[in-house]
Order: sequence, then C-alpha cells, then structure tokens
Amino acid sequence: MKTAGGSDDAKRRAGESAADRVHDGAVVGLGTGSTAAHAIRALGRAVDAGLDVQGVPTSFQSRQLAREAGVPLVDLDDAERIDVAIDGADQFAGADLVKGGGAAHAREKVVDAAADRLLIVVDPSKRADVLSHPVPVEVLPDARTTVARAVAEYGGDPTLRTAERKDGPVVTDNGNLVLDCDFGAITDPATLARQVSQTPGVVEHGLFVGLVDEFHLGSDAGVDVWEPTG
Ligand code: ABF
Repeated sequence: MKTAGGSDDAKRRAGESAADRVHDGAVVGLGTGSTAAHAIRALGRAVDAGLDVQGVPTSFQSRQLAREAGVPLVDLDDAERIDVAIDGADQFAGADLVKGGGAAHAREKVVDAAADRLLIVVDPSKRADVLSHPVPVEVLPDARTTVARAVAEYGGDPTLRTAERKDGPVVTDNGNLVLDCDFGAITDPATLARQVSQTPGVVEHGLFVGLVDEFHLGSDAGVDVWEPTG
C-alpha cells in the first residue's frame, strides 16, 4: 500500500524495527505521524505479550493511538525520565531533520530532546542531501504577521497553514498557528534554527539539529539502521 511520501510497508518496517529496540521497563516517547504510528502499534502488541513500558505521547493523535493499541501512558510532567523516543520526520539530511508536517513539532521536540535516545523512523522518500523542506514554525496567533515579516527578512517565504477541509487555519494542540516557511536549500541548519528560535512570537520550529541518535530507514527490501556522525 502507498501512503503519502512512501510505501506503508517501508514505514511499517521502520516503525517495527525501532519498537524492537525498546527494553522492558522503558519510558518511551511516542512520536506523531504514519511511520511512528507503526511503532506505537508494535509496542501495543509487545505490551500484550508482556513488555512493561510507559508511553509519553507527543500529540493528541499519538495519545489516541496509544490508548487504542493498549500502551500505558504517563504525562510528560509525571515521567521521571524518557529512555527512548521514536518519531518520524518529513525530511532528513545527515544528522538533521525537518519535522512538523503534523503540526506536533513543539511537543515532539520537548519529548525527543528529553529522551536518552532518539530513534527516527523514515522511508527513502524522506532522504535528502541538503534539507529543503519548508520549515513549520508554530507561532502565537497574535504574532503570525510579525513572525512572517521577520522570516521574510531573513530569506524565507512563509505561508499560513490552512486546514484541508475547513475554511480556516490549522490550530495546533497548543492553540497556536503554523507558518510553513520555505527557505530553499538550508545549507546551515544550526544557524537558521537559532535565528528562527530567537524571533519573538515563535513557539517552536521544525528544524531538529543534532538530536538524532539512530535512524531506522525502512524500504521495500528491509531496514537500514545507523547512528549519524557529526
Ligand atoms: C511527525 O509526523 C512529524 O514531525 C513529521 O512531520 C511527520 C512524519 O509523518 P509520516 O511518518 O506520516 O511521514 O513525526
């Protein structure tokens, strides 16, 4: 079966491969998106088979799915630690990611950064030599115009994300809006990440720089697992 951006089999292999790395007793960050969803379902099956884990959801969607799959949940506030997080990406190049296609990147970044190990589950359609995917920027609703102006000043082309079936903007789980900011080829993700973070009104952006510990790349042939260098 084909889903947006890659085959569902490839996504399933990536998700299941990452879920296999979760040890008994672990607190697990549960990412958002169709690839991370496969990991959540695999964890649910492992829980049925006796694995003891607690999941920390990164979104309304991952919370719902974990409930359906039978993964016990703990709030981020109540988790003493996060041993491992499993999350998807919209694009990766080297060690860096663009995330936020599901508008969940603010919570994803909090959970992913807090985890001892971050496992990223992707399929070949996500691979790039240089990041170029528009960067989702979550903004306070009142700041959408000032942030858009600032983004344009440092070379980006911002578009307010609108809901597909509704006549209005996408509203995040945190009650904010999302600007998808096209910067073309992002040759220096760390510098751009700092620049966007420093813009008043920005809640969080989807550039994940230097956070990944392990990639699980599913394909129609199998899974490649590696640790990024640098
Ligand atoms: C979340 O879901 C996002 O940060 C990323 O945008 C997206 C990836 O979705 P999928 O696995 O469905 O391609 O992880």
